[in-house]
Amino acid sequence: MVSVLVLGAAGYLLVNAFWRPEPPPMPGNTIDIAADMGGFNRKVVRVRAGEPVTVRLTSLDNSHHTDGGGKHQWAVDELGVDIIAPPMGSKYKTFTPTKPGTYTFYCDICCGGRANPTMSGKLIVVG
Ligand SMILES: [Cu+2]
Repeated sequence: MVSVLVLGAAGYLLVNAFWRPEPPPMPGNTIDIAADMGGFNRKVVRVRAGEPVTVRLTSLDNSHHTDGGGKHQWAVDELGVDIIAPPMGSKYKTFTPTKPGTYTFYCDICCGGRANPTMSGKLIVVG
């Protein structure tokens, strides 16, 4: 019983640590994505064609990182989306994808850039 409680508390702390700084809630259709030196916390993002969506990128790294200075990027070339989050901060962009398909999002700032498979993922636009 005690061990279950301890495990539960540890899990809670872990989740909390990962999400710090937690961005405030936003109105509308918002997708939160966090990035650190290990990559994105989401590898697949699904959105609907013709509907505005806000992607908010949060960098969990601080400015002491030599590689990229704690900044991370979420870019999709075909959609003209290029979000760069500051160290330990968030940045967002609202856009409306019009063409269904599978696109690649990536960060080209750290860790070998877009050649690094952990710093990219798939944006799936469903019609
Ligand atoms: Cu990055």
